[in-house]
Amino acid sequence: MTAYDPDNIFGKILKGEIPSHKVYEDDNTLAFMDVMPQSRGHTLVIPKTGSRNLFDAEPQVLANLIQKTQRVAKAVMTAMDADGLRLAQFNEAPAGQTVFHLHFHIIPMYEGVPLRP
Ligand code: DGP
Repeated sequence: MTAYDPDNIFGKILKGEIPSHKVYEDDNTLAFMDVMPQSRGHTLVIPKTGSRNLFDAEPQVLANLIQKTQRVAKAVMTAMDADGLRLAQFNEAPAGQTVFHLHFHIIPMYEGVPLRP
Protein backbone atom coordinates (compact mmCIF):
# COMPACT_ATOMS: atom_id res chain seq x y z
CA MET A 1 0.00 0.00 0.00
CA THR A 2 1.15 3.57 -0.66
CA ALA A 3 2.92 5.22 2.27
CA TYR A 4 1.42 8.10 4.24
CA ASP A 5 2.14 11.50 2.65
CA PRO A 6 2.23 14.30 5.29
CA ASP A 7 1.45 16.87 2.60
CA ASN A 8 -2.14 15.66 2.13
CA ILE A 9 -4.88 18.24 2.83
CA PHE A 10 -5.56 17.10 6.39
CA GLY A 11 -1.83 16.94 7.09
CA LYS A 12 -1.68 20.57 6.00
CA ILE A 13 -4.61 21.44 8.27
CA LEU A 14 -2.73 19.81 11.17
CA LYS A 15 0.38 21.83 10.31
CA GLY A 16 -1.69 25.03 10.18
CA GLU A 17 -0.98 25.53 6.48
CA ILE A 18 -4.68 25.34 5.54
CA PRO A 19 -7.44 26.89 7.70
CA SER A 20 -10.25 24.82 9.13
CA HIS A 21 -13.30 25.34 11.30
CA LYS A 22 -12.25 23.35 14.39
CA VAL A 23 -14.90 21.94 16.71
CA TYR A 24 -12.74 19.74 18.99
CA GLU A 25 -9.02 19.35 19.64
CA ASP A 26 -6.81 17.52 22.10
CA ASP A 27 -3.25 16.14 22.07
CA ASN A 28 -4.12 13.26 19.73
CA THR A 29 -7.24 14.28 17.83
CA LEU A 30 -8.73 17.09 15.75
CA ALA A 31 -12.33 17.51 14.61
CA PHE A 32 -13.39 20.13 12.07
CA MET A 33 -16.23 20.93 9.69
CA ASP A 34 -16.23 19.29 6.24
CA VAL A 35 -15.98 21.89 3.42
CA MET A 36 -18.29 19.79 1.24
CA PRO A 37 -20.96 18.84 3.80
CA GLN A 38 -23.41 16.09 2.93
CA SER A 39 -25.71 17.38 5.66
CA ARG A 40 -25.90 20.24 8.15
CA GLY A 41 -23.13 19.73 10.71
CA HIS A 42 -21.02 17.25 8.70
CA THR A 43 -17.83 16.93 10.76
CA LEU A 44 -14.53 15.11 10.25
CA VAL A 45 -12.48 13.54 13.04
CA ILE A 46 -8.79 12.78 12.46
CA PRO A 47 -5.84 11.51 14.50
CA LYS A 48 -2.84 13.80 14.75
CA THR A 49 -0.52 10.94 13.86
CA GLY A 50 0.17 10.16 10.23
CA SER A 51 -2.06 7.26 9.26
CA ARG A 52 -3.20 6.89 5.66
CA ASN A 53 -6.33 4.94 6.57
CA LEU A 54 -7.62 1.93 8.52
CA PHE A 55 -4.90 -0.39 7.26
CA ASP A 56 -1.79 1.34 8.59
CA ALA A 57 -3.23 2.85 11.79
CA GLU A 58 -1.79 1.60 15.08
CA PRO A 59 -4.36 -0.05 17.38
CA GLN A 60 -4.04 2.67 20.02
CA VAL A 61 -4.62 5.33 17.34
CA LEU A 62 -7.82 3.59 16.28
CA ALA A 63 -8.96 3.09 19.88
CA ASN A 64 -8.46 6.76 20.70
CA LEU A 65 -10.04 7.91 17.44
CA ILE A 66 -13.28 5.97 17.92
CA GLN A 67 -13.59 7.17 21.52
CA LYS A 68 -13.14 10.79 20.48
CA THR A 69 -15.48 10.27 17.53
CA GLN A 70 -18.18 9.09 19.93
CA ARG A 71 -17.67 12.20 22.06
CA VAL A 72 -17.82 14.55 19.07
CA ALA A 73 -20.80 12.68 17.57
CA LYS A 74 -22.82 13.14 20.76
CA ALA A 75 -21.95 16.85 20.82
CA VAL A 76 -22.90 17.24 17.14
CA MET A 77 -26.25 15.45 17.71
CA THR A 78 -27.07 17.87 20.52
CA ALA A 79 -25.73 21.03 18.86
CA MET A 80 -27.48 20.34 15.55
CA ASP A 81 -30.65 18.87 17.08
CA ALA A 82 -30.24 15.96 14.65
CA ASP A 83 -32.57 12.94 14.47
CA GLY A 84 -29.86 10.39 13.67
CA LEU A 85 -26.26 10.14 12.59
CA ARG A 86 -24.18 8.30 10.04
CA LEU A 87 -20.57 7.37 10.72
CA ALA A 88 -18.56 6.77 7.53
CA GLN A 89 -14.95 5.89 6.78
CA PHE A 90 -13.39 5.07 3.39
CA ASN A 91 -10.18 3.23 2.56
CA GLU A 92 -8.37 3.84 -0.75
CA ALA A 93 -9.68 5.54 -3.89
CA PRO A 94 -11.88 2.69 -5.20
CA ALA A 95 -13.80 2.88 -1.91
CA GLY A 96 -14.24 6.66 -2.16
CA GLN A 97 -11.29 7.91 -0.12
CA THR A 98 -10.11 11.24 -1.54
CA VAL A 99 -7.97 12.57 1.32
CA PHE A 100 -5.34 10.07 2.40
CA HIS A 101 -5.23 10.81 6.11
CA LEU A 102 -7.38 8.53 8.27
CA HIS A 103 -10.72 10.15 9.15
CA PHE A 104 -14.25 9.46 10.27
CA HIS A 105 -17.18 11.35 8.77
CA ILE A 106 -19.81 12.33 11.31
CA ILE A 107 -22.92 13.01 9.23
CA PRO A 108 -26.00 14.17 11.15
CA MET A 109 -29.31 13.04 9.68
CA TYR A 110 -32.64 14.88 9.82
CA GLU A 111 -36.11 13.42 9.49
CA GLY A 112 -37.24 13.72 5.85
CA VAL A 113 -34.02 15.41 4.67
CA PRO A 114 -31.96 13.43 2.11
CA LEU A 115 -28.16 13.60 2.05
CA ARG A 116 -26.58 16.00 -0.41
CA PRO A 117 -24.69 14.13 -3.16
P1 DGP B 1 -13.07 11.08 1.86
O1 DGP B 1 -13.79 10.99 0.54
O2 DGP B 1 -13.60 10.07 2.87
O3 DGP B 1 -11.58 11.04 1.70
O4 DGP B 1 -13.48 12.51 2.46
C1 DGP B 1 -12.70 13.64 2.39
C2 DGP B 1 -13.56 14.79 2.84
O5 DGP B 1 -12.73 15.91 3.06
C3 DGP B 1 -14.62 15.25 1.84
O6 DGP B 1 -15.91 15.11 2.42
C4 DGP B 1 -14.33 16.71 1.60
C5 DGP B 1 -13.41 17.08 2.73
N1 DGP B 1 -12.40 18.07 2.38
C6 DGP B 1 -11.61 18.10 1.27
N2 DGP B 1 -10.78 19.15 1.31
C7 DGP B 1 -11.02 19.79 2.48
C8 DGP B 1 -10.47 20.97 3.11
O7 DGP B 1 -9.56 21.63 2.60
N3 DGP B 1 -11.00 21.33 4.30
C9 DGP B 1 -12.01 20.62 4.91
N4 DGP B 1 -12.45 21.06 6.09
N5 DGP B 1 -12.54 19.50 4.36
C10 DGP B 1 -12.06 19.10 3.17
